[in-house]
Amino acid sequence: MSKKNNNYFSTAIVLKPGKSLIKGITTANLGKPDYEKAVKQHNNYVNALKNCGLKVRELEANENFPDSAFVEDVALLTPKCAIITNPGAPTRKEEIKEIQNVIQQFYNDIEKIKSPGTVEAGDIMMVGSHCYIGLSGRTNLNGANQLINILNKYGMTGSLIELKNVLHLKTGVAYLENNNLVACGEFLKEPEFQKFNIIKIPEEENYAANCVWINGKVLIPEGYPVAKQNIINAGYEVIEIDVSEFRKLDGGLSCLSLRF
Ligand code: CIR
Repeated sequence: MSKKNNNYFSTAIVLKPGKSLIKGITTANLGKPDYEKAVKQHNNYVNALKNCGLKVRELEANENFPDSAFVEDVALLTPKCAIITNPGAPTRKEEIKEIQNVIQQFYNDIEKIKSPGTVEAGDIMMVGSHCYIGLSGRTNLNGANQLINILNKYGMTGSLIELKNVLHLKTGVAYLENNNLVACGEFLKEPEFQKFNIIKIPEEENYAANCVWINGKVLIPEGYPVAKQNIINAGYEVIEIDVSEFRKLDGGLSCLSLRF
């Protein structure tokens, strides 16, 4: 059981992309992902996680589920319990089975979101013991309320953020600890987020808002110079990773791992 007393992570779970990746869900108009390139990018991502001090549990590709490399969406791993989600995307619902088996090896306390509630954990941003929960096309009010009840049971809290334009909440925001929040687009003026130091990502670099804080370092996608400089200016060491093939499926850096 990995109970921790601070925000530092020790472990990550990833799931390798399969050849079926090309059938993943997408709204991006960027063409089909290249499998070989995706595998290389995923390897680099795993190495970056290791460079941040994480032990990485690498699950083999599952060809039945084209989007299963986006492992972040199927579970929320908190310091106190694990919550298996119920993805809103019909083709992703069954992804939870494998992940649940793996998570049982790390957590004793495992909760589940049940239909008609849906939650994808890309919609959940943890700030200490509080979770901001995006209401999106994938996470509905019933699912969000179930999640808040589970959080309360373990002494944590949750609140809702209605999404307008993005797939998941963390498509557009990332908490970098120390009260620093990376944000773009609709989240720049979000009243709930005004208490944070907002690190603004300009419109043309929106994709870089999906970055991830790991043990003091920040992983960002390669090729977003303004976002990179803004995060460096906020005092962070930045690690750039090319995830172009995952971007073609609306996925970003945070989606590719579960960190706890
Ligand atoms: C999907 O549409 O479900 C995948 N193609 C992308 C999921 C990205 N996950 C995330 O933003 N947390």
